[in-house]
Amino acid sequence: MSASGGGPPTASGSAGVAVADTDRDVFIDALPASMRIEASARWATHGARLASIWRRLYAGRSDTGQLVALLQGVAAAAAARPEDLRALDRARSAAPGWFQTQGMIGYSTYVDRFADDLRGVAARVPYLQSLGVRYLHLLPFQAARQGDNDGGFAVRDYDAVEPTLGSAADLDALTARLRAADISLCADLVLNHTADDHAWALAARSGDACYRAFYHVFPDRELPDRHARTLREVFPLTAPGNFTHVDGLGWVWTTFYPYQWDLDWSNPDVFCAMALTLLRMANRGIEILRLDSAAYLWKREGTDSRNQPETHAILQMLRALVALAAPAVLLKAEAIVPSRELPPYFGDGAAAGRECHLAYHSTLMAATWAALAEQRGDILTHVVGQTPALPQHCAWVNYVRCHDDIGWQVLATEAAGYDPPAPFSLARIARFYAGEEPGSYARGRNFQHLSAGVAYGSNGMAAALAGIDAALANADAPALRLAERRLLLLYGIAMAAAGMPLIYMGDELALGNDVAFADDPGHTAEGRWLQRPRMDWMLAASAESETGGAADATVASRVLAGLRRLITVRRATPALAADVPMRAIKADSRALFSLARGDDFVALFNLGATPVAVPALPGCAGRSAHDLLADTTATWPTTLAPYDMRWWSVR
Ligand code: OTU
Repeated sequence: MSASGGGPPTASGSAGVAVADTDRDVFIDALPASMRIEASARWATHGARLASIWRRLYAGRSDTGQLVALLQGVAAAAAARPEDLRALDRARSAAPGWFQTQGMIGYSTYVDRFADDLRGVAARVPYLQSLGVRYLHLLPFQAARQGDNDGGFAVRDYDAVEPTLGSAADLDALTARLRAADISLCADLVLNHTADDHAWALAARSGDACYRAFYHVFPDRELPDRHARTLREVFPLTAPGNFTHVDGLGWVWTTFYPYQWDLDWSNPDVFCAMALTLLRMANRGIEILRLDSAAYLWKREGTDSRNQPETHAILQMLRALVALAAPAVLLKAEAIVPSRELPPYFGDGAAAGRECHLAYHSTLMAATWAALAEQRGDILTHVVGQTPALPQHCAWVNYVRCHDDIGWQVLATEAAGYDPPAPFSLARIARFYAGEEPGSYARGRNFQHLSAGVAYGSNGMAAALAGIDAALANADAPALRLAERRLLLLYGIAMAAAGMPLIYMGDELALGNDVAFADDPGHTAEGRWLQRPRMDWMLAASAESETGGAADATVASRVLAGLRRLITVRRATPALAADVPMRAIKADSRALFSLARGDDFVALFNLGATPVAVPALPGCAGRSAHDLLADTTATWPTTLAPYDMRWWSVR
């Protein structure tokens, strides 16, 4: 049952509970002798922490035996880790900033939409290499629920590959292939919920009390109604409410779809089961775990049950056990929450740098789209100004689009206005991207509802939102050139900002909306399939064979060439490594956004539809610079065409 009442314990600090030496002994004794020296060193930093957080979080709910079983399980996972991955552990422990280089470019895609199955993905590794990709996020490929499964986010078996996508052997072959190509595989670990046909859920249904306690199950509506007063809805239209009645069981907490049952992380058995699941995935060669819906793990009455301190405690324990048993592995928080709630996912206070290595900068992403619609670079100046420097060996994930909607609510605070007060209307921005505002070039659609002036989210591929689909439909060449520039501008921002940039499949070819998605009976009701098209390999081949600048070049080849240019320049620019701090430079024109990295990189982006004259190098008057994208010497005054950008190396 969910925790409620009482003050939240803090996730950090070492208050109170003494950690017995026996915790260490339990862990070390369970390891083969050859591993003990290395493990002792890791224990000193991470093991004691894990045990002390555990004791604080699960005080009163667990006995010593459970912690012993967990530590033995972690030791068994460490011992079972294949030798090649252990070598990776050693290499990365010696260079913990390995993922922060400016050469880390990510790519995110569904397996089936990209290449039918895991073998197909392996065959496309050369394509990924040609883009400079160094980490590949494959959306859920674990055995999914039969029937509707939220694009795989309703997992039936964490340890099995979805049969339609391949076998365990295919996954092993893929991870080996990717590692040989210096590409890290990132996979989802859906932490918040399982499918309702997961073995645990089936056991709960059939009356097993132990597994019923894996979920939040209520006999009647009393507690659900109390929680509901302060909960929000993630899918208000397609999955209203947060609880689902299950015959013979009662009311089950279902934050997302009714068939996605929220796990009860206040039950230490759930922690143990999921923690060991994580380590098994790590031992399969998955190098980055995308912790899906990380914000929702702990429920507290009177709150929206997001971002609770206990959620951070749980993530810190997961981090500690990764550090003990699979230190090469990175944890990436998927928390689509307001900007002030994001930095804690890296750990704060005494726990700084001890939670996730990575987190999506969902606010910067949404702000980029807002800035484009409003033609206001100052929105980005503000968001970057509010983005704190991160603890060592932590990085943002910067992106333009993903498989989900662009959720506008993460910008609610920013939209309400700041200093100087200049609010913006999220509802208007949503209408803009749905093509419902005068002068809109966008061909997106609203996600869920847009009622009483409240914006929810926007669907659509980046190319469609940036105007490419409309320009192609109207055979309007000048509009097409502007739209291409917008798409590259968005990627120019994501690639210049501090963090690891992620390309969403198809954006490199300006792939448009999948307007036929509703013809698939399984997808009709889910608008997010608009941005989940199939990869167009014919287009990829033709874009490759054309030269970007040629008169007969297509939009795909021009966008591909433009994106490659950004990647190539980024790779050659040390100031763009993830750990070089970023700062925004206040620009004279409201349409401009100026971003500096370190002391020798400045970028300028024109979010507006009119040219802007720039009298001098922003923030560095008197210094000279090289125009990195054009590879020319920069001169001033200069004019930024509509939606144009510059990346300068300052001397
Ligand atoms: C995540 O999403 C996934 O990215 C979605 O594809 C899944 O449907 C969902 O979890 C459930 O597994 O808020 O932090 O469009 O941004 O559902 C978790 C809304 C999430 C998504 C939201 C999201």
